[in-house]
Amino acid sequence: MLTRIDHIGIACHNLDETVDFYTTTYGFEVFHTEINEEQGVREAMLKINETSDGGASYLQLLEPIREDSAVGKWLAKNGEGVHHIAFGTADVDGDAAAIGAKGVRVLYDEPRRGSMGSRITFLHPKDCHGVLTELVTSAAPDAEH
Ligand code: CMX
Ligand code: CO
Repeated sequence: MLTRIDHIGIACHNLDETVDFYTTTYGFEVFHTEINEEQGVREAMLKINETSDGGASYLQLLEPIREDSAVGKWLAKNGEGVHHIAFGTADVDGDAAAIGAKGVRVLYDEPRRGSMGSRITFLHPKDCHGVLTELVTSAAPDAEH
């Protein structure tokens, strides 16, 4: 069951400048940063609020580390802006299978590694009314990441 907005993914050219905008303008704080080689991004997670399912909602600011990455290609075509939304679930495997059975293309056979040790998969934007949609199961709170 999808129980929260886990994050909104925002593509930017310069992560440091974009972080500076979000911290200075709104007062949000950087909760976590990492490089995800597989996804081809350098990213910052800004925690906005905790949620009633024990999770949280974040902004995920994304700078491509390769031009041929998903975010790099998207930025070249569209410029900066909202790249995807992510719904949180306790069971990404089960929800991806159930959504796939409804005819929506799930991009990965098995969930891959996302921010902070989470497990993620994506739904094709062409099957979701133009919205690239991610499903996320967070790592256990005490897990190494
Ligand atoms: N939102 C909405 N539509 C999108 C999109 C996006 N983010 N990215 C691509 N599209 C659309 C394109 O506009 C294009 O539409 P048209 O054919 O009408 O022009 C179509 O999808 C195909 O796009 P493309 O530029 O040819 O790109 P690809 O098919 O090579 O890749 C996708 C698209 C969704 C398969 C790829 O971006 C992907 O695998 N995404 C999942 C991984 C990802 O986004 N990782 C970065 C974030 C990591 C994280 O959140 O942790
Ligand atoms: Co994301």
